Amino acid sequence: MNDAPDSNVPEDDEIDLRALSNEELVEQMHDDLYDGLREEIVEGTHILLERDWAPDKVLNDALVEGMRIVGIDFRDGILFVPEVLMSANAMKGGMEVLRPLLAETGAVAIGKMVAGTVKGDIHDIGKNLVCMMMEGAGFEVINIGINNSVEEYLAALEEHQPDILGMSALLTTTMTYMKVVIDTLIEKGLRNDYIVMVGGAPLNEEFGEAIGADAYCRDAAVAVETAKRLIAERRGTPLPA
Ligand code: B1M
Repeated sequence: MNDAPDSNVPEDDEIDLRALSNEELVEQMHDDLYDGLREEIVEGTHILLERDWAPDKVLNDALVEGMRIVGIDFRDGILFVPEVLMSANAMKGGMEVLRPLLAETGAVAIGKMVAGTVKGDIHDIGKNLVCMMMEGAGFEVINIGINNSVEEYLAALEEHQPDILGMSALLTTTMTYMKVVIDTLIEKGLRNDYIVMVGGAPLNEEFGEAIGADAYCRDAAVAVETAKRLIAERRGTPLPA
């Protein structure tokens, strides 16, 4: 993807990001994400915000889209784990800038969620994004990180007593672990104490139903809407704005 230099951009390490139009800058950020250039991603994120781009537009158009391109070349064996780790690190740099803006809220928490990636799985970008967007929508979020065993989920549920358990999996080999967690909740008579929401690229609606989750969420925005709806249904209250 990066073989052919962009005709509008000098073939030089010192690209002045501020001199680029919005469209060129977004394209350059896709290239910089691909190349794992964290500083450039942080700078590009700041520039787009200074140009009055909404934080979610920066996130979706510049960062998530760039990561989608990385994913395609990772799948096709053009990029390898060390390179993708650098891309992920660059993406996180941009997300750190956006985090306080996406999470801006003065409201009292409208619900609480414990969220983590399942055992055997270390992917956390999507899960962190979901946590950020949920915080932004007014939820209190306890992010328990990656590689969570059923015991770790249970301990977090007991400690924090959330309304929602959110689980993320990015691998076809780890997504089945979600059922282990849900089955354990059933065995212990705890299943009805929590709303269980699941997500991650290889999942779908059918899988969510098959494992007994309350909802499969395609992306972070859907997660927020679903959480609001399910909490309102459970409490018998009107949907929060
Ligand atoms: Co991984 N990896 N990876 N990887 N990696 C995928 C997932 C893969 C699809 C790449 C590919 O082949 N195209 C493939 C999985 C294939 C499969 O299972 N069918 C894969 C593989 C194979 C692997 C390894 C096995 C590679 C290897 O070692 N040979 C290995 C596994 C390690 C492990 O976990 N044990 C591995 C490692 C890695 C890195 C460490 C290099 C890195 C992770 C870094 C990190 O996360 N800190 C990495 C990355 C970055 C990816 C891709 C390229 C990008 C994932 C991502 O961040 N997407 C990915 C390819 C892809 O998905 N296109 C890939 C952006 C993110 C915003 O989207 O995570 O889908 P996503 O999250 C979305 C929704 O899914 C949803 O909302 C999010 C935001 O909108 N969502 C939820 C997610 N979780 C939710 C939870 C909810 C609700 C919604 O709960 C309420």
